[in-house]
Amino acid sequence: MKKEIIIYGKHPEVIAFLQSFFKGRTAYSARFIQNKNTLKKELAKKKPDAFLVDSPDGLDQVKSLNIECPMIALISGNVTRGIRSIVGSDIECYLLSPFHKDDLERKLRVVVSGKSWFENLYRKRKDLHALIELTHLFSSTLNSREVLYLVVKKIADILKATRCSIISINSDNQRYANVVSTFEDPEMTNLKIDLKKYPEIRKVLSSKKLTIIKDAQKEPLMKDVKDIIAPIGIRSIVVIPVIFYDEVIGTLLLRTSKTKRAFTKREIDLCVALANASTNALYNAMLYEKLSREKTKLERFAITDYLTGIYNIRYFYNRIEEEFSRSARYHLPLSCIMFDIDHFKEINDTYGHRIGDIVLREFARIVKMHTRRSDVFARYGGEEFILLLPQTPEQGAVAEAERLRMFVNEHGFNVIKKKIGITVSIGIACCPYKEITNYDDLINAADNAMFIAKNRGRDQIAVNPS
Ligand code: GH3
Ligand code: MG
Ligand code: MG
Repeated sequence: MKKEIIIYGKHPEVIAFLQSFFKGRTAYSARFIQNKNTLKKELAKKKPDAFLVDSPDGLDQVKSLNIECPMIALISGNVTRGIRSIVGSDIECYLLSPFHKDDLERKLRVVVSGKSWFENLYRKRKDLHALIELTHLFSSTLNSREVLYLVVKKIADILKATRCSIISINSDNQRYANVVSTFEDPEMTNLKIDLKKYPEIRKVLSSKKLTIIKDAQKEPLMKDVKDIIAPIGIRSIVVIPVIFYDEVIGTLLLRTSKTKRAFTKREIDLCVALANASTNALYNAMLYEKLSREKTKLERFAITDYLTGIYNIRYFYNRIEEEFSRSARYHLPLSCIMFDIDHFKEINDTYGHRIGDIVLREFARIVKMHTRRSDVFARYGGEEFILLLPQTPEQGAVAEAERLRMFVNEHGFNVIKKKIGITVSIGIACCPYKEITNYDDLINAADNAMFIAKNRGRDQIAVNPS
């Protein structure tokens, strides 16, 4: 096979010498290039066996390019500048004018035979760069999700892996895991996966060691899921454990498609290094996730009534304060409905407190089910409930209250076997109204209306002022 040589430069002495050198030498195929863009395109297509360049002019122009193949510089013209240019670009092999063909012949032989060694070195340098770049990122950003995405992106980029994901393992539940970051979809976070379908991950969890599968279709470990992964075209799989204090907290899952080759040792070594470097980021991301879940739970607890699951009075006060000032500022109607279950004491006395609790829960569920999302329904205390209807005038509130009263009336409360019908007395107050100047006035007015309904015989609605 002919050795491919690219020559870049315009210096007449260098070009003339090289043209004469390569003439009739069948072992080489030489291409002369004078345009930098053409050179870039050629180098992107294929790395030559050697790259010859004139110095200082040609070499100065290509310094910014990543040539990644053995280079020989030919110095002609301004020798001092030519040497300085070589020193600045780390080229070890060069010829000084006047040139000698046997000198070039020998140097070419040396660099071409060392090409694979060169390539290896360049690859190692590239890997090192990736590691340094990521380590730098780990220390410069606090956003663990961002870091993890950069890891999968970098790996997929270097390895040309079709699929690359970081999976977090839940120590309490090893049946499911979460994909925290995936190269295929930057937006995706925390996709739950069933580990039944991932025997390769299960193996890594139990062995705490790296698992390499050269051909998923032939691998006995994969026999149960062979048919699931066949249509996706997965061929080679590498699973690397991410270990934190002797515990597998996650895995790096790399997969290539059928058409691609299997992963090489160098690629796997690099990924192991990257997985190790990502440990802290993954741990932090998992911690963050856990804390946000706890926070959401706590926030929900803080505004929820423990018995009925609807809003508690604290939340109601916050909302009525907001809605009242909005209503006052924009002259929007606002209605408040107070509910009190009739003769609830009898239910407790007849069936016991526990059944009484179930009735309260059921009552809250029915009313909640029939209210709008924008309404605020809360437990006011004991067997009293309160509903706030933003942007609703008296007429609408009365219709709504009547509907709700009927739903309660018609509902068969199973626990009390319909021996006693459950009814509710309802009081309504609305603003704007001249005597209601703050939200406390609005609540009190609704409460007074509810007492009027009680006094009129219960199971009915009263409006304040009537
Ligand atoms: P009225 O028609 O006049 O409203 O009669 P009532 O029996 O509903 O009213 P009263 O205020 O006399 O009794 C309210 C009862 O509600 C007394 C109390 O024990 C009961 N209660 C309050 N909170 C709870 C609770 O959380 N669970 C249960 N099971 N009962 C409760
Ligand atoms: Mg009461
Ligand atoms: Mg009552």
